[in-house]
Amino acid sequence: MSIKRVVLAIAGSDPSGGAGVQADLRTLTDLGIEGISAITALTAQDDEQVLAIHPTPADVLTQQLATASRNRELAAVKIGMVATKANARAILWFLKRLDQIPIVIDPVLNSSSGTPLLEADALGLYRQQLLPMASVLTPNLPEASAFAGMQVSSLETMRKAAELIHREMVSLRESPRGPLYVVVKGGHLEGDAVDVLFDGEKYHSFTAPRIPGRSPRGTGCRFASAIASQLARGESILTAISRAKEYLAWYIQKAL
Ligand code: PXL
Repeated sequence: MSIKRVVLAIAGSDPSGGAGVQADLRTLTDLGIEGISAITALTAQDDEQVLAIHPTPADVLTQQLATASRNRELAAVKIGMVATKANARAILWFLKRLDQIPIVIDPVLNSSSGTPLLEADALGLYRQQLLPMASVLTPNLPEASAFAGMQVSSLETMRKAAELIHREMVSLRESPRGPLYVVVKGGHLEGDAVDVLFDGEKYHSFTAPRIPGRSPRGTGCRFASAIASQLARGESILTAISRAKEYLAWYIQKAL
């Protein structure tokens, strides 16, 4: 019997199951990975709105993180909603103690319905210290616009933003880390679903046909978790992204 690879998902709970840690764990299971989790916040929400957010106290998150990695070798980490500055600090403490394994960060700022999932006073530490720890960053168009400080709404501007974010994050790294890959997700554009990867030198595009009439919640969570699953298996970044897109297409079809 082969031993399952373990991926840790650090994210908020969406008990409706659409997004958050529930979506992460399902994705990891779908892809044959053992998923464990550390929960940054409790939320109550449905497709229309976020009704409540109750951030996890940072000392409790720290204990979740400490126990998550005890007696287990992690093959990758995926980070979604962080909620607070204290939580960002707790996650940073944890990441600095990890061996060099892939860290996939979905830089979640708002819910699909527009509610902030990161408190405003957390943004500085989050951007300057947490995001530079990533091996893969997966902003959507609004997040890419916020981090690159420009309107991102076309293939051209996705490329530009991926490069700007890449340069900023690499310049903020305090110690040498592995390569950084920035994937700007074009799911919010019209037409085919095109994502743009910048690897520090080159751009790569990944195209999938749009599945009409469907935009289930939590696709960002699932995409980042699927990339983490593939990297945990030792796949290359290009293979990881291609397979993550195939997984998402399967998931969106199934959700019809
Ligand atoms: O898709 C972003 C996201 C991440 N994490 C949690 C969420 C959402 C969107 O609603 O609820 C917990």
